[in-house]
Amino acid sequence: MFRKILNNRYFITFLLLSFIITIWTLKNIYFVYELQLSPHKKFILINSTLFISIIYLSLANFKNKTRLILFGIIYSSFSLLILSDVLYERYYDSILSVYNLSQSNQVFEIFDSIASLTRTKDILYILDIILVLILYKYLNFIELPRLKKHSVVLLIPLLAILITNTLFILKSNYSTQYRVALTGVVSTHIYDVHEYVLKKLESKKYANQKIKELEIHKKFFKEQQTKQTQVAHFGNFKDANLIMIQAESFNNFLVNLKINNQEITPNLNNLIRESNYYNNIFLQIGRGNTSDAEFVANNSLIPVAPSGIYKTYPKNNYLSLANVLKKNGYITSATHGNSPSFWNRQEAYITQGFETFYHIDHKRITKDEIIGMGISDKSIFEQMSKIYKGYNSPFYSFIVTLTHHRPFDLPKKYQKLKLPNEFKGTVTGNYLQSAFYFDSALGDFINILKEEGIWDNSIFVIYGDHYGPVPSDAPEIKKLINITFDQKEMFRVPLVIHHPNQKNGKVISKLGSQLDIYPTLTSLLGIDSPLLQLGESLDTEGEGFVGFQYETTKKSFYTDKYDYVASHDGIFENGVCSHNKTKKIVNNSYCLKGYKRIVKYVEISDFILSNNVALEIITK
Ligand code: GP9
Ligand code: MN
Repeated sequence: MFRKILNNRYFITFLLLSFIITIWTLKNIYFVYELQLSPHKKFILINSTLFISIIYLSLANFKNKTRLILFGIIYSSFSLLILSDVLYERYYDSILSVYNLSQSNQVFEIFDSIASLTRTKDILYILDIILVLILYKYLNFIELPRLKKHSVVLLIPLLAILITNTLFILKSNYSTQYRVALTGVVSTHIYDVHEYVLKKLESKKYANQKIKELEIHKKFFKEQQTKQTQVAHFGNFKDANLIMIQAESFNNFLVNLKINNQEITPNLNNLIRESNYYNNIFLQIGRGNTSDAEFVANNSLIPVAPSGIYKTYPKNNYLSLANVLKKNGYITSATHGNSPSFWNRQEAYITQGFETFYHIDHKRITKDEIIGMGISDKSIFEQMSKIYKGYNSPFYSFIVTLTHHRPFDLPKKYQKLKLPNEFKGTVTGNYLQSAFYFDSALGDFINILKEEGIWDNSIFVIYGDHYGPVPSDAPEIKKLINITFDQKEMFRVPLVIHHPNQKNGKVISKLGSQLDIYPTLTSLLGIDSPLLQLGESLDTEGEGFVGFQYETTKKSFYTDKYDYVASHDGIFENGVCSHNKTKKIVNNSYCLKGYKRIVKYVEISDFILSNNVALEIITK
């Protein structure tokens, strides 16, 4: 009897398929645990069963050898997809999306960054491929004639069940991590494709309906702008040059940090002593990381875009800082020492009003020193200072630095910081070493600007684009430099603004974000033409605020008094509201105002960006 069962081809097929399904299910569950969520095991098992059965049935009519090869390709591809999701999530706090397909050509450029996020245990995501292939090889020899005949008939309902099941369980306001925890990776991607198609179909209808909203938004932006005229020095620096540096991977904890009595950023610290230093500013990036930080600082809108603003809306009309200053007679330029096509900067800089883009292939830029992703910071600063000499009217120069980029590998000759032995070969050690390099490049740049007489006629701004270390570096950071690298420390970036002829420093602890950079500057420059700014001048009173659509659960926020951590299911009541000084959890009603504020900011940004109406709001 037992032997009979064992000889039954259907039973053996069932057994082997069950093994493969179990392995796939476990792999998905392992990922969920890595995300620190609890897996919905039943749903994941059902969807894994459907997924593996669908692959099995769709190959039923191929010859043995082809079938094995095809199965190998499909299973390995999906395993690599999980691994890519794991790595992407570690850096971008989200699962990959179809929108990322347009960025796949840039994988090689950021390969070093990705490689630095891999861990040895990640082998578990691909190790099973061998075992599964061995199991499948046995399965492959078993011919099930009836199944061959009916495979298509079975395939269609299974596919339909998988899709319906996915769409039934998942909701658009769930975080992508939560979607994986509920249904596994495959369904999460099915849902993503479904959202993509829906958005494409709806976008036209949406535009007509929402045009009515213009009037409401117009009023809001007018009120926002009125606030910035209340700054004591509104318009005091009319027609001053503006030099703005976006510093790569620059966390605020680097400021005034000392190791063995050596300052990590001595030049920035000096600058702070005679500038306005905003020490409570947070990132506001989306899927485009560096490029989104650029966008936010120059446009004061939330970067609501599935693949970052530069990839999703490079051709939109923007009422950006450069466009506004250009109208006021400024020469405008953006500088980024990589190739012009990298992250679509070529296109996005034109629409944002930068008349010239100085990049690695620009005829006035010499490739005299390449470090990591492009021209070294020292070289690019020096080359820009020479270009300024030719200007005879006020200018706005926006420079995005590159050398201090993950994985923070600096050539030996530039490793000038003397670090204790225990820092050797650590992420923290490399991070500090490369920050020190950036700081010395900055110091040289400031000296040149002073020598050339540009300094006193310029507003000089520097801010960090986003974090350098990632959460898994937190224990090492604690051990080596005794800094608690929690979410706030991770998201906090420095912002320093030096006014022309400013001699006295001022530390301003108002809570703000990269959204507030543009309004703070237009206030100093006394721009009174209508503007579109969600942020507020950081030199005004008022409740500090930063809300998030990316990087953490959507609609989480910090205010001066309360922090709100939104839940993965997107339901307001399920989030956690706490008093940020006492850390005591309070009733969610205290966080309702902030919640409404971030919901509104995201809605307005999405409306303006997806309908491309930045100019209409102002003119109509
Ligand atoms: C945008 C792209 C992404 O410039 O470089 O930013 P990163 O995460 O590499 O800093
Ligand atoms: Mn960056």
